[in-house]
Amino acid sequence: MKIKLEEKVLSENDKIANQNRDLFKEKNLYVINIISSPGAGKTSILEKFLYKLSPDITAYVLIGDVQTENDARRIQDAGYDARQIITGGACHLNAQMIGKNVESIDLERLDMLIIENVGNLVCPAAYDLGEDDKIVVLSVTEGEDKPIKYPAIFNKATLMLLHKVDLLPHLKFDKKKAIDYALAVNAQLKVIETSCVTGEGFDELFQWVRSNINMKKARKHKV
Ligand SMILES: Nc1nc2c(ncn2[C@@H]2O[C@H](COP(=O)(O)OP(=O)(O)OP(=O)(O)O)[C@@H](O)[C@H]2O)c(=O)[nH]1
Ligand SMILES: [Mg+2]
Repeated sequence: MKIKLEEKVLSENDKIANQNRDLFKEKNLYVINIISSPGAGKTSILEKFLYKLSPDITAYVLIGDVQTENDARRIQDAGYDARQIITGGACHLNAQMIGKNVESIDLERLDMLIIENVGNLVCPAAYDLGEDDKIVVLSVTEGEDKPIKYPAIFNKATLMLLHKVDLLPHLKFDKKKAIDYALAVNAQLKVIETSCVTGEGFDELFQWVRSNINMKKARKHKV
């Protein structure tokens, strides 16, 4: 009975996610969904990344958290467009929350929509939001075995940011093992090592995003 209900919820979510995807395609908008465990560094990455994007690329950030507007405020204080979605208990964002929130955003003027999901490696993997790419952030403070403990999100992601690498000299974290585990789960996964402290990896991340935006625009013009 529980499984039946869960299947129904997920198939309803998929239907709305496809509507979101059609809308994003029509508006020529590249959309990413950033997922990690709590505190891995999603908002910090965005603060640094948005600085790199602007003014060439116009982005809007939607941020999911169980409580508080702290993260949206951090992005707004840095001078960028952001809106908080408070789930009030849910451990993930769903497609309906995204669809409802984008109704009042002028998507025409944007190149990119960035979604920071609720800090959790399990539930967000099951909920398609209509995004083009899922990005998983694995911080080196979390242990190298996370990709094999929580394979679903590493399997569905296109890009893994191995984050906080500035801390590596102070930890026993085995970087090669972490990357090998992630690639064992998803051989296609691209990996970029990042640090908000040293700035490592942000040029490569920017190039990766820019080429995806360009590819999406080119695909639209072909249709
Ligand atoms: N050493 C180091 N610390 C970092 C780095 N990036 C983020 N942090 C720290 O990690 C902590 C959590 O960062 P957040 O950006 O709030 O993480 P988050 O994933 O958005 O957290 P939630 O939204 O609560 O899940 C903060 O204390 C940051 O200063 C990094 O590259 N290196
Ligand atoms: Mg955050």
